[in-house]
Amino acid sequence: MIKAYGDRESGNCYKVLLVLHMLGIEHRWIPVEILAGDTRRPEFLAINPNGRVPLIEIQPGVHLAESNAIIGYLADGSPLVPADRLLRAQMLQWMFFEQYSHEPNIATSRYYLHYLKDPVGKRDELERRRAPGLHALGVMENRLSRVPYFVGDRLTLADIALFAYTHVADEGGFDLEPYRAIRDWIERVRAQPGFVPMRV
Ligand SMILES: N[C@@H](CCC(=O)N[C@@H](CS)C(=O)NCC(=O)O)C(=O)O
Repeated sequence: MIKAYGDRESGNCYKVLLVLHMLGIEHRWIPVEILAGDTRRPEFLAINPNGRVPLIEIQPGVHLAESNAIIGYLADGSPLVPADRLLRAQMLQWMFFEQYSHEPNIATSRYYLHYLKDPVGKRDELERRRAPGLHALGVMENRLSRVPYFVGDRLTLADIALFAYTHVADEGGFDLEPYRAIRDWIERVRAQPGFVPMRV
């Protein structure tokens, strides 16, 4: 059975949880508390030297890190990954966008404001991430005002990757009120079979 190591407050970990539930994959969730320092303990570094969650154990001694690689592995051959070559590449395009243009700005701001609670000393960092974060939301709004999901008319891993931190963007100081198409898309993702909320 797949073992999934994650912190339930982390959007990157939530992507994995969503795919496990949406595809009905039997698994064991192993809670890891980032703020308690769990990811930096020697026993965790032994299975992921990068010291980060999410991480899955596929079989004893075989681990996989990086949220988008993990969900790619879990969903391979499922309806969450288009069979068509171009659609699959477009799905990856949005997943790389998530990791390069979205997560470093929106998730990092949320980390400072929501996790650390006390962002004093992080004001410059928050300021620096604001314009690129807003830009990423603008790119998403533009896409979603044309199509219901990032790769057309069906939910794919691109939606799951982008949903994870977008639906809690307000916790990073990014108000979604002006983004009508994003808000409608959030509701469409929430209505998917197998959907589970980030927090239980
Ligand atoms: N690119 C990685 C990012 C992983 C990451 O930054 N994980 C954070 C939580 S969201 C973490 O484990 N931080 C703990 C630490 O740095 O000790 C992914 O998508 O999985």
